[in-house]
Amino acid sequence: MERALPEPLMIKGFLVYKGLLSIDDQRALVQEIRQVAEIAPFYSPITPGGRPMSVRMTAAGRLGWITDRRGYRYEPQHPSGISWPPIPDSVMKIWTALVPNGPSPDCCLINYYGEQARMGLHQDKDEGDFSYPVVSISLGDDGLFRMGEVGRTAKTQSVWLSSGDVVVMGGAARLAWHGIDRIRFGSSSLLLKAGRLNLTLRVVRPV
Ligand code: MD6
Ligand code: FE
Repeated sequence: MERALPEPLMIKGFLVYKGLLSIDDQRALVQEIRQVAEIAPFYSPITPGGRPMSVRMTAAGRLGWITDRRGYRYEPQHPSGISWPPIPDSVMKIWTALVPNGPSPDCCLINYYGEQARMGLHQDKDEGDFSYPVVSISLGDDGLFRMGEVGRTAKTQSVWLSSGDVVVMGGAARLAWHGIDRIRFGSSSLLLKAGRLNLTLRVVRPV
């Protein structure tokens, strides 16, 4: 990630940087995420309605996004009670390259998608401040990313996100609806097992 930034695709206000990360960048990220998961293991979150989410989750940074019967929120601790590990350096470098004048992110949410996992259309609106973008990093298998607008029922457009692609959701798109419809399970050999990792960097409370 030391190169000049390429021109992104602009889809409904989302900036999509296809192939931003080299294979070496991707491998280094996976190593660092493995270390995070040794301290803060992936777990299956439960929605406030009592349904298990299909993705498995963990986080790094001062705060992690949590859902359970009590609702959606950010918490300084993993459900086990330990503090989230710090956001790895290789992840922070990607943020700084894309958001050079912003504050540091205080959450890196980490989602793992198995074969049947998906992420329903949602808005990222549990943060205290929407002035800064959310930066999303895809690793492993391809995922079909659906992008909408701030209104729930606006027309959507989809793009396949592959390993090494990075999406920036800022400005008017910051509160746009989006989700992952499906995974092309086994399409990448980056991870030891098939599946997709997605990292999203957020500024929850600027400090
Ligand atoms: C995913 N991404 O790619 C799900 N959120 O697995 C997100 O939910 C997301 O890609 C905010 C900004 C960018 C994203
Ligand atoms: Fe999201």
